[in-house]
Amino acid sequence: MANPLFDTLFGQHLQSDAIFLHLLDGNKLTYADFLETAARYAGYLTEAGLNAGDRVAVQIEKSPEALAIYAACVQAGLIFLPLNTAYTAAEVAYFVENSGAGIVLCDDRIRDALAPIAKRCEAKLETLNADGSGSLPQQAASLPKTFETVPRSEDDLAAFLYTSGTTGRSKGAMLSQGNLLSNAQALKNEWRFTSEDVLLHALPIFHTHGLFVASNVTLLAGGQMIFLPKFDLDQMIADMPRATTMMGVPTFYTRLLGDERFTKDLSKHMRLFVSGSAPLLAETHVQFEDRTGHRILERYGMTETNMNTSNPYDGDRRAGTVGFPLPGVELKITDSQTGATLPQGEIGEIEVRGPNVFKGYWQMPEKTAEELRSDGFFITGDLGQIDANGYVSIVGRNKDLIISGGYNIYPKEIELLLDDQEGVLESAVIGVPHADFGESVVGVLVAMPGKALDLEGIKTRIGKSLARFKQPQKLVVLPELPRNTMGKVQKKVLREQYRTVFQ
Ligand code: MCA
Ligand code: AMP
Repeated sequence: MANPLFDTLFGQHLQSDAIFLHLLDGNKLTYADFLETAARYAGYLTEAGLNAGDRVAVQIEKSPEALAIYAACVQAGLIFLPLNTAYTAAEVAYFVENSGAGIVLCDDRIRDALAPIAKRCEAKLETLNADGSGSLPQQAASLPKTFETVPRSEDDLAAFLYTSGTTGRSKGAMLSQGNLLSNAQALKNEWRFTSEDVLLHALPIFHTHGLFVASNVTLLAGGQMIFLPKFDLDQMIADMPRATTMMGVPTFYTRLLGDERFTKDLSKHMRLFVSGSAPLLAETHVQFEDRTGHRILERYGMTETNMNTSNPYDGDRRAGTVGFPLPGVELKITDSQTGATLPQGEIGEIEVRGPNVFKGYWQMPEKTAEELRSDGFFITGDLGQIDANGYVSIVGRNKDLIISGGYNIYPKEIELLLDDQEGVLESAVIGVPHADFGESVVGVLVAMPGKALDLEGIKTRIGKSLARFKQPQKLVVLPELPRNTMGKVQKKVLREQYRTVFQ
């Protein structure tokens, strides 16, 4: 195949008048219309001088055009690098610089903030707004509505998704065409997606869940998406009668359950509800079944691996578990110290291998070697257990990570900023239970001797360089941090101490 990812996901629909996207304003977009836009964008990116393998950094609001940029990159053999729209210019600067992006696409609203970054990195800067306007569509409008697909192989890279780490420095996970394609195929089959499906899509499209899991599976099946700009409870309830399936993070489910308009009747026609990106409380699973009669299908994945496991479509979807490894994916539980496989039933590190596992971190061979073994197993940093029937459960994390409303927050990144603030001796950032977001961020500070801390000032200053969702919702001051005999900060003690601050 000339370009396996493009040909399989998009190429099959080039002439199709079938509906692909339902938009908020009531308009509908056919596959053919969507792919004509993508072809024009691919033409533009190529004429702008980008060659196969070049990176396209994108920080734009969710829209059909934003999704068309992804299709355009695949068609032109470019590497798609989507960025959370909540990132500040300081955060974006790192991604553009680290990836060596050839072009940065943003909304007109943030153009001025990103212009100096693009200039410094010698990247072009163009705009694309959620309403379809902007400098890129303007220039692409006169280009042909077809584009000669650039040949690629399954081993060629299709996307970089940045994910943080325990050092606080983000790493670009390199995902190949084969990684994305194999996962889309496995999920489409496992979850029985067909051209009859209409997916209620309210996730952002700059992460694996909304972009690859939701969109790739729909594209492969030739289905439709009700493509909402974001999660809005009223809109979800209004649109559910037209949908057959929904994918969401646990917050979507708790918010739906919190609304009495979400009834058995509203959801009785639905074929499938999928949850992932963060732990779904067993209690939510049970409440959902009591309310609707549906059992949520929970699955488990990572940016580096796409999806690894899924509860069964047919068969028992067990609350508190993430089901079985997907076809082609090997999963084992190992001893964190020795790497040896543990006997069935024991708790240890989850390691996975398969066609879904990424190619490594961009220009970080040491980091790659720390997490991706030479035999192909990826060390996830999640702690898990496999029961006698083969169901995998995630019981904890071997990495210092907070997941808030499905977004990952690495405490180290915030601690580095807090430690730099005037009067701060040291800090510890922890995640504590939060009814809406699952977990939320608390910053624990220790002042230098004799100093008083200006907490409001600290909040404002770190807010300038840190996306809103990462900012501590609460800052507290302690005389000292609890440490074990080795001198290591005992975050477990802090998490216990502040467990109820948001309840
Ligand atoms: C928004 N805010 C948040 C979050 N989202 N704070 C903490 N955590 C969040 N997740 C803040 C905003 O900055 C704002 O703050 C206030 O909350 C309200 O903002 P708004 O935009 O109205 O929030 P929302 O629309 O209610 O968003 C909540 C949400 C959204 C619907 C849960 O965060 C969301 O769509 N999350 C999905 C994330 C996702 O797709 N993850 C998948 C990653 P203020 O008012 O103070 O300014 S992929 C992945 O993890 C792997 C691979 C996997 O397995 O899928
Ligand atoms: P990310 O780095 O955004 O890809 O987040 C991946 C992490 O999200 C995993 O390593 C898990 O810790 C977590 N995760 C994803 N799905 C689930 C799930 N169903 N249950 C618990 N944790 C999950």
